[in-house]
Amino acid sequence: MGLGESLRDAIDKLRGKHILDRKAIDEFIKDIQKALIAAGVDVKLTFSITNEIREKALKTEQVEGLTTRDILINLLYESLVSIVGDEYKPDIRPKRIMLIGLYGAGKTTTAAKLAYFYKEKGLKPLLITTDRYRKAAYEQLEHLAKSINVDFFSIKDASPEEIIKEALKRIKRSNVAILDTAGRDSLNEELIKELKLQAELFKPDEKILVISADIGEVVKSLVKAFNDAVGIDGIIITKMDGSAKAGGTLTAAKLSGAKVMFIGTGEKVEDLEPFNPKRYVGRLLGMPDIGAFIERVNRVLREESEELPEIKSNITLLDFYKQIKTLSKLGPLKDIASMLGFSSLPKDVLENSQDTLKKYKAMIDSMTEEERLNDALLNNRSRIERIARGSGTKPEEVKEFISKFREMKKIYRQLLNNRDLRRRFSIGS
Ligand SMILES: Nc1nc2c(ncn2[C@@H]2O[C@H](COP(=O)(O)OP(=O)(O)OP(=O)(O)O)[C@@H](O)[C@H]2O)c(=O)[nH]1
Ligand SMILES: [Mg+2]
Repeated sequence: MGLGESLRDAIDKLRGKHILDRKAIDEFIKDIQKALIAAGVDVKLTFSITNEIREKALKTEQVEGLTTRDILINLLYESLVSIVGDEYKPDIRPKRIMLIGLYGAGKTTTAAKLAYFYKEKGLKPLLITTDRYRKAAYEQLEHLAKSINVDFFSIKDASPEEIIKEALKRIKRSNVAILDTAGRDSLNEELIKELKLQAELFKPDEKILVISADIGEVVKSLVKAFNDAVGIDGIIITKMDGSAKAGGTLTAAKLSGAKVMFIGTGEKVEDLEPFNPKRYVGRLLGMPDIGAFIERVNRVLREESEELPEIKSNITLLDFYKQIKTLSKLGPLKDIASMLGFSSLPKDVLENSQDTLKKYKAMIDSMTEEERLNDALLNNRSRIERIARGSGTKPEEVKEFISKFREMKKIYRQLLNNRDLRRRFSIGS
């Protein structure tokens, strides 16, 4: 069972538990420890983060509208993000990349994937191989280059030095030149000599060590050995899709100090992505959008900070109107609202089209000042009918609007009551 699966199992077991009692927390922590250790995550690291989650969880008061599950997922998510490494933002510009690594690590496949990645960004890749050891290495890369329609250069039966010298004449300033080198069973003297010589000639901007996700903790000694021998700028971890050890390899890579640049997530050329810890952990936990969601919320809230009504437990209809305008910019909020603990909320509360917003505005415009400040007045039939007439809507629509407003009030109260959310959304108390 992969790490994601066992973490999701642990989370699933929490379903329906509303109370954050010690027993629920302890069980969850045990499950997480088992899952992380089975994935090869360093035992000390595992205990240090799970103990931290337990302590924080025990300190968190029970919050209305948030379940045990919501709180533990938040804590787990943040801990995992902190241990798997940092986000990598590749430089999108012409450059020279040299890929190195042991046999079968995925160098050749990754060379083609990188070419595809940079091509998609509008650059012109050139794929080069100096591998004389792997049978049909030339054909393998040539074939991959053709399949993604990028340039390829090599010379059969020539030495790596000859190939690089000839390649240098062909590399244009606009190229992202990607050099695929030969591997060995281990980093021996011969390979070190060969790689040093090639690096001197090729002058790569980026020397990248390609490793397979299934090597686990060995990544630490491998990174050190390659770095001492030839110097590396970062690593690419391949086969993240197929390895139960992927989580352990990632956390060990972080401990080794290596920068994880990309991860390979499949055999196809498009299965490569710049490493993003939030996206990775979100996917592991079965919530691919959680990281992006939090970023988006923060961004929108920043942008809208002047327009934002003051957060107070007694919001008025005018506040509500401003608030839904802001929230509607966040995109599909309905799933995420439930993820954040607003599970009792009707799904459509946050789905407001521009048309609906216009209607709401018209309704609010048709209200008296008194009504806007005190929605209790709006239980009155004749008031509802007057507002409907004034705004060109039906009384049922006005009623619906009012009931949505009341749901929204609940969200406000939940937000106000939840310290963690308040901190995340940078909302003052
Ligand atoms: N599932 C999966 N398979 C991958 C990934 N990357 C590479 N592979 C597979 O791993 C195998 C070895 O990949 P290569 O790219 O030939 O590895 P290499 O490092 O060039 O190998 P040598 O040239 O022999 O040293 C191939 O079957 C690839 O399809 C990945 O991210 N996911
Ligand atoms: Mg190869």
